[in-house]
Amino acid sequence: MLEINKDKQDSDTDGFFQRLRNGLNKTREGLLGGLANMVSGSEGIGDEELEEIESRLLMADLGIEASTRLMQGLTKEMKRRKLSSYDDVLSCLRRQMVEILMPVQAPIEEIFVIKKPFVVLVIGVNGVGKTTTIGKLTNYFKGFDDKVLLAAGDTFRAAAIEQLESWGSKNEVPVVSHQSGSDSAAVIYDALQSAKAKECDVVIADTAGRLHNKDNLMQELKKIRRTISKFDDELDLEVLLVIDAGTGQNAISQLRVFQEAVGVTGIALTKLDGTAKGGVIFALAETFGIPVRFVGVGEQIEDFRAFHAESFVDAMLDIEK
Ligand SMILES: Nc1nc2c(ncn2[C@@H]2O[C@H](COP(=O)(O)OP(=O)(O)O)[C@@H](O)[C@H]2O)c(=O)[nH]1
Ligand SMILES: [Mg+2]
Repeated sequence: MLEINKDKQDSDTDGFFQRLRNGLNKTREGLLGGLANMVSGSEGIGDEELEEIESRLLMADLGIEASTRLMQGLTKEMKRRKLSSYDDVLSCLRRQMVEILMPVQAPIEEIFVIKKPFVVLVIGVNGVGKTTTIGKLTNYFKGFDDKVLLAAGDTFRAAAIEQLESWGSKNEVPVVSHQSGSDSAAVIYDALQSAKAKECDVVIADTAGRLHNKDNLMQELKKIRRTISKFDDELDLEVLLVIDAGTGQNAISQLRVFQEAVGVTGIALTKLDGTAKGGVIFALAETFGIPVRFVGVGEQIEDFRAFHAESFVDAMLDIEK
């Protein structure tokens, strides 16, 4: 294997890199499984190997644009020098992949917040991991000593409110909630007031993923946005779209719909564990260029990290051992 980023492993004190690597096992298997044999058994890389690589990129849900870009990179490199080993192919892919993902690496803590509280509105379709991500994100902000308050904006079901309250008590932060069935925008308005009074640094607002229909959901989200601006139009707002990596190419249409309705400023990509479709991150980056703030690889609080392009690619390709 290649010897890239050795120091990253040394600093992987809590083992997240290893968890990310394990989480991406299926994606990697689809991309690279058996490829080493195929490549080393031939006279360097030829058309047949290239075709195989391309179909694997597509299978891993990288999408046509990102796959084409990677293939062009490989072909260009082949014109320059012979790619004769598996490691040659891997290092060429790695370089190109990092190039695609680097522009969407932009950690949330680097957002320059002018006026507190910083508001993170968490949106996405049902079951993608919004509430869980809020639990993890609360812990993340607490790591910066930020005072966090949660808003139970998913008023659609009582269980959703209880779930957020449980994450609130786990993280020892206050949760503002109303009864189920009440107006989501009103809960968030209350939460902002409360956060202002308590001088909180961050308000994270949960939202419903399913109302009676899609239009209904988008109307509600628009209303929430208006309410936040009405409360104070100078607040910095992160509209964080949570996407389940297992949705594959469907992620593209989800992002498009939410983007058109409310504007998306960041993405959290969850459930990278156990899916072979982890390559969708390249499709999202190539198509939209919206920052990927976080990646999630499990249900626990520690299965979550700020997105880092190089570590992600290394974990996916299993480079650095
Ligand atoms: N394997 C895995 N499960 C996750 C991840 N994030 C969330 N989940 C699970 O997905 C399910 C739905 O999560 P939830 O946060 O309730 O989704 P929401 O409907 O969008 O709020 C729960 O069982 C979570 O434990 C992840 O990164 N990996
Ligand atoms: Mg939820």
